[in-house]
Amino acid sequence: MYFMICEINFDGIVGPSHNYAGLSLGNLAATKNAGEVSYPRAAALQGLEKMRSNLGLGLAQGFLLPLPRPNTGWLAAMGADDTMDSRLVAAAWSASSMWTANAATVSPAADTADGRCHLTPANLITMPHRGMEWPDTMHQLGVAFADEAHFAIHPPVPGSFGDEGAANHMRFCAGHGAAGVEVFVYGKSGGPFPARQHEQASRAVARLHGLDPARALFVEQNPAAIAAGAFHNDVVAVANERVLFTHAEAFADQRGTYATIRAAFPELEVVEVPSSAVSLDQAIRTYLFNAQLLSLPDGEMALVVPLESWESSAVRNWLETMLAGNGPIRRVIPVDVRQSMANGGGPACLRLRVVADPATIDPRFILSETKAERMERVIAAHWPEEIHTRDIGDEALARRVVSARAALLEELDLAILT
Ligand code: SUG
Repeated sequence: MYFMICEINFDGIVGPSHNYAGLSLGNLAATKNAGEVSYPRAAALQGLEKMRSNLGLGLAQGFLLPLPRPNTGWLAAMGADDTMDSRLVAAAWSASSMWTANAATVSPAADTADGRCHLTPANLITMPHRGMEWPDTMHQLGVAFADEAHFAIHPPVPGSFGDEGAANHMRFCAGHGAAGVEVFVYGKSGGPFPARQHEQASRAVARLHGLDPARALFVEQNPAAIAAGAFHNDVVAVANERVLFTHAEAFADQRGTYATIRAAFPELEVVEVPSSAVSLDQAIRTYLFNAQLLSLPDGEMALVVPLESWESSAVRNWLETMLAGNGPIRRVIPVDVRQSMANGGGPACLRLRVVADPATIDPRFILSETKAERMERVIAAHWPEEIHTRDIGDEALARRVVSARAALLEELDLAILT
């Protein structure tokens, strides 16, 4: 058999109930935009365009489908229904599974004791609207990565410890197929906003995945970054192969973190953005670090950034200076994911990285240009154009949301996810 191990980004398709209910304390974009009108169709098309752009770069691209919403089972378990407390109803309607960086933590086969790729769905317990995602996520991962010779899927870690998945996980390696050093970033509670990733959850995932303890590192996120609105590490840092692209205030002990990683992975190359060039607040407002740092087929690295960062003069200046220099990141590709950004989700939040041979994955979850066109047609025909928060809970809208998702599942031959 011919194996071609590569990184595949699985983007979350933005679901038809996408709305701005302001459910995530500590996520400044989401709370600022609470009550705004959302545009689910435009949101899903923006996400699709981003995937197509990456596909056009010659990269493997996968996707995960929106979870069933409104989540009537969850409301029933709460003894509630669509007419009750609006926060509960809004939680059941959230399209938050689009941010697949929080779907699971993934350890590629090269890093694990049994030579399989391990996935642990995140329990996401800190936020009620997110804590309900994992059962359906786990089911979907089970379909996409059903081949047990190559994949192991664990249940989430116990709900005593919050886990937010790959958004707090970085991997360093010489090439995606080579053995890596995995870095888990956790937060400590005590600040004004919740620290969503618990150290014990990270340690459990590393053990369950069978990582070599010498190649699994645990570092603390800077409490000041969480307090400033970086509710996940991927809002202030991103890694790819030998490169760490990071804000200077991402970690509790910035120099110590570099030294710890370097001790396990001497090839580490740090691209640090100093606070004098881009302040922590600017980094969080523009989501410069919530970028996809990608290895292109020609070996160069590209940074897929949200338009918001390209439009900020401070960030753009820094990026242009970086490109003019001799650093490892050779291209910057701005993308429009504004609908997701307004809920605090940039290009990196929208994708889950899986290093594997695409031939071992259920082909229904792999994107091609013709499939993208088919998906575009379904989204354009069925996704609501706009949702006002006062309409959350509306019966007719609920039916529309359910049938829109069903139409996409049918188009993709994935009715099994119903
Ligand atoms: O969990 N927003 C998400 C954004 C997740 C971003 N993911 C990463 N950084 N990887 C969150 O805060 C807002 C939904 C609302 O308020 O309705 C929301 O859930």
